[in-house]
Amino acid sequence: MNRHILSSSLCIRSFLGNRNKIYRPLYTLSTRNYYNKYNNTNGGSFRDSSNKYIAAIIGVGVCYYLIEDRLILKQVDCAKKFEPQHEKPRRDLPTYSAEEVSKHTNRESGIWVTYGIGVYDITNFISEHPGSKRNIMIGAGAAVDPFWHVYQFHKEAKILKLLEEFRIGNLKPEDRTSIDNQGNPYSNEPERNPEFIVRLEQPYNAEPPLSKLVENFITPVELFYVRNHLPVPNIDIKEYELEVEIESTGKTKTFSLNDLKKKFEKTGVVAVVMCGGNRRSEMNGVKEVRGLAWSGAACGNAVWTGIRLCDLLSAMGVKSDESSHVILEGYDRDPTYTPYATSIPLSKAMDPRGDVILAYEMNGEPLTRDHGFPLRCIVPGVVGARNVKWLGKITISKNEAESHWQQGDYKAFSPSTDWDNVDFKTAPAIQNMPVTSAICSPNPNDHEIKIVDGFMEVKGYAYSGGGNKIIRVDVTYDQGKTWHIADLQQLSDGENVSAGRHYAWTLWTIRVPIEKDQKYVEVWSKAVDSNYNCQPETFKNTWNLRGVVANAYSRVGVNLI
Ligand SMILES: Nc1nc2c(c(=O)[nH]1)N[C@H]1C(S)=C(S)[C@@H](COP(=O)(O)O)O[C@H]1N2
Ligand SMILES: [Mo]
Repeated sequence: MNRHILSSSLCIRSFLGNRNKIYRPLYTLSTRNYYNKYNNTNGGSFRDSSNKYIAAIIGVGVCYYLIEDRLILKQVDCAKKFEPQHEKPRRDLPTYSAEEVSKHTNRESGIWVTYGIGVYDITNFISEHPGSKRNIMIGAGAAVDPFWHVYQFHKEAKILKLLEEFRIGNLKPEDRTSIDNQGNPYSNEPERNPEFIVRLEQPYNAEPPLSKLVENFITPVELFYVRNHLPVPNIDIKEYELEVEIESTGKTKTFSLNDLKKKFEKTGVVAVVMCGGNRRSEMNGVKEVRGLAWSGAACGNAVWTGIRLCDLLSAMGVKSDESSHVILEGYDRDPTYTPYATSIPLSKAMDPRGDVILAYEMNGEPLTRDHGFPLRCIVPGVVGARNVKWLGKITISKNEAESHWQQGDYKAFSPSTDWDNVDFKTAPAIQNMPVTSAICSPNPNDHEIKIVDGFMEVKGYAYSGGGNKIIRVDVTYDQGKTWHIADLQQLSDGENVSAGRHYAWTLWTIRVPIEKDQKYVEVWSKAVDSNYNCQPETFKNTWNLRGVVANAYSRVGVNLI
């Protein structure tokens, strides 16, 4: 048996690469043996006679293993047993000063970071960092504590375990970076709905229970999901300013909220904001994806009121052209003072039928802090990430935003692209969202399934980006042998809603017959939009490493006992 100590998940990569082939394992170890033997070790891998990996275990946290003789990926989370090690000295390793660590900032010298009192050589991990190379390099030669204080998802057991594999030493205790005196960036967050299902506490990310989402055509503010990348800025309206810059002419102008309200006509749009990672957890069922485990409620449909972005830009002399972009920056900033920023094509912003607005009201009330008070951009039909909140600056540029969120995220790749071979430059940033639908009620978390007169009512939403209308929602409860057409609730065509301008969602309902002694029913839904595009059947062939644009059939199985 060939056992290796692995420094990263590299062997898993090879393992995944071979997953279509069926190997007969040379060693018949039961899964329990794999688990016990390699739990709490530094990881191991197994190869077959042709030197291909047949199973691998990485870190002390995650193992992938064989079941019988088929290659099945299984993740075993032994997180419960793990205790963070970064505050504990490792007696077997040398001690370094902060100054020595600071000399290790490139590939030649090795890239070192510290966390707590641990010193880590992360040179081989850089290319695999999901949050872009640039972000991880900010910490090179120094402490990551201040960054992880903001990006708290790093403090998850799985990540701490992975980090511990790169441990090379201990930091002199007197040199450790203290975050105590830096203040807690999350000490001034708004109050939130206790009903929310929290996907991450800091920064705050949460969605409402699915069945609640479809109780209203217009999503109430308190049930509208919140997706924050950073702490919520606390903006004093008296000091609030929006800066607009036109790069080509160097012209800049700043506006208070009152200036904008006075100078430009008030207008509104009913539009969905949907996170690019909505329904990600369903895609995760195929193979692990990295990102927050959203179910289908990372979206909502609201009335947004404000001013047209095209009115503001026209007043500043901007003319639409196909090669420019509108960079939108928020007032929320990371520890290097870099703001959240993304961009949209200028042609979308200037299109009067694009309905891009700078909104100061949501459902008739001033925006709440979580949703971007006092001003946010609403880009109907376009992925949530471009609907920038706490809008601080607009730049008309020949280039897209340079930010991580535009360049290194919110892009989708082929199912065969993984973290070891992904090049974010090769894919365009997601703009218009694809067609999707989701069954929201009943859902597996519901405590009670109501059957009335032999029918179970099934409800959901459907939506397509780019202003495409939902023309039909098909539902099956016999695995596709027969399809039934759901009743739709949607805005009808009128003054502001017409072909190519369907930015609201469609709610749908269908009654599913249930036999007296039936114990289980499985319902699937698929929506069709006005381009006759419909949802892919499964997530298998649209899997992508970040789990974005997850729009396969929605499938819900319900136990009826
Ligand atoms: N300034 C700023 N704008 C932002 C974000 C952010 O973190 N900062 N998150 C974006 C993402 S990824 C999404 S999905 C939507 C979520 O909007 P909501 O929180 O109002 O639902 O806001 C977008 N706008
Ligand atoms: Mo998002």
